Amino acid sequence: MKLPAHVDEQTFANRLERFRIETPSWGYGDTGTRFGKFLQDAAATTIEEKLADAAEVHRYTGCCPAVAVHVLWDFAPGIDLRSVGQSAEELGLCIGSINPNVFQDQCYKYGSVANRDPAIRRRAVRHILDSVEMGRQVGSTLLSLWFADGTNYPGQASIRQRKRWFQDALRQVHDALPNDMTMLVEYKPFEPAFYHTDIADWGMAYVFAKQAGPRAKVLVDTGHHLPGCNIEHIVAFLIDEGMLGGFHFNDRKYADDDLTMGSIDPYQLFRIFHEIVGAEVERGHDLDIAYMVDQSHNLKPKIEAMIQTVMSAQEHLAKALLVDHGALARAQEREDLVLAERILKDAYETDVRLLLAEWRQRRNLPADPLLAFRESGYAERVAKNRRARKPASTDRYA
Ligand code: PSV
Ligand code: MN
Repeated sequence: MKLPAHVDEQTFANRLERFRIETPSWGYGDTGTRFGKFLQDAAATTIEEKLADAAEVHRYTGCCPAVAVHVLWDFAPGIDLRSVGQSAEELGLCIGSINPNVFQDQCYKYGSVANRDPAIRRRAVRHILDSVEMGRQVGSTLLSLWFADGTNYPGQASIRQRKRWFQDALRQVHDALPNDMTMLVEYKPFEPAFYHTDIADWGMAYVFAKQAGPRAKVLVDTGHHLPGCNIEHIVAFLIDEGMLGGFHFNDRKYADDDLTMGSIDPYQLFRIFHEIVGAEVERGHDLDIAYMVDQSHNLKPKIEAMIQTVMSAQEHLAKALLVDHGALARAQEREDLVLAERILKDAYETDVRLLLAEWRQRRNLPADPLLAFRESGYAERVAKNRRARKPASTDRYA
C-alpha cells in the first residue's frame, strides 16, 4: 500500500518503530468490579506468570518490552526483587513504571498523604520511598503516583489543609528520587472519593508536580475525565509547558470504565496523537512521553485485549502521521475551517491496517499479531496449568 505523497516512507516507518507501549502487570490477572470477579483460567496469578504473558504481547507486537508493576499486587513480602528484574530480562522485557499503593490498606480509610493523622501520612510517604528503592532494584526509572485521597461529604475535611499535606509529601518524594527517575502525578475526578478528590484534574496535578521539582510531570489517564472533556487540549497544553510525562491509555463510556483503548471514541485517540505528532513535527524530535496502558479487563481474555489495545494505539499513531501538516498550516492561515478539518479527517479515515501489516512483516513480525497469538495456542496451554490453582466456583445455587 502506498503512502500519500506528503509522507516520507522512512520517517513514517521510523516513528512507528520508536513507538513503545508499556503494559500493566495488573492487566494480566483476574480483576473485577465491586460486584464480583469473573475468573479466567488463563489469567496470571504470580508476577512470573504476568511477565510471561506480557512477553507474549511483546513477541507478537514487537513494541511492548516494558511492564508496569504495582507494588502490593506484584511484590509479595520478602520477594527477591533482583530476581524479578532478572526474570523480566530473560523474557526480553524490562520493568517499566513502579506504582506504589497507598489506597488499599485499612489505615488509608480517610486518606494517605492527606490523612489527618501524621503517623499515617508518614507511613504513606515511607511506602512511596520504599517503592522508589524497590524500583531501583528492579531497574525502573519511572515512579507513577496515583492517590485515592479525597472526601465523600462536604465539610468532612479542610480541602486547603489537605492540599498542603499533599505538597509536603510530593516534595519529600521528589527530593528522594534517584537522578535517573521521573515522577508522574496522575489525576482523577472521582472514585473512590465521591465529593472531592485531592488531585482531581490536570491543573492540580500540574501545580503539585511543578512544586515538587523538575523531575515531576503529569500523567494523563484517558479514562480519568468528566464527560465532554477535551483531552487533546489538555495534552497540547501540557506538551507546550513541558509537563506531559505519560499516558495511561484506556477508553471510557461512563466513568473510569477501563475499556479497550479506542473502543468507544477512536477519533479522540486520533486527536490526542495528532497533538503529539504536531508538536514532534514542529520540534523535529520525539517527545519524551511514557505511553502506558491501564486496563483491567473483566470479560475479555487478557492477552488478546492487550494486543488489541496495542494494535489500536499503533493504528491511531499511524493515522496521525498521515496528516498533511503543510496543507493544514496553509488552511489555518486562510481560516479555511472546512479544509482544515477535512485534512484531519482524510488522515483519520485512511485505512492503515494494510500499511501496518506490511510494516510488521518487514520487521519479521506477524501481519496480524492478534490472530497469530490466537493461533499459537498459548492461552489454552497456560489455562490448563493455571486452572488447578484457581478457587472452585462459589456460586450459591450451582
Ligand atoms: C486508578 O483508577 C488508576 O488509574 C491508577 O493508575 C491505578 O494505579 C490503577 O488505576 C489501578 O488499576
Ligand atoms: Mn491510571
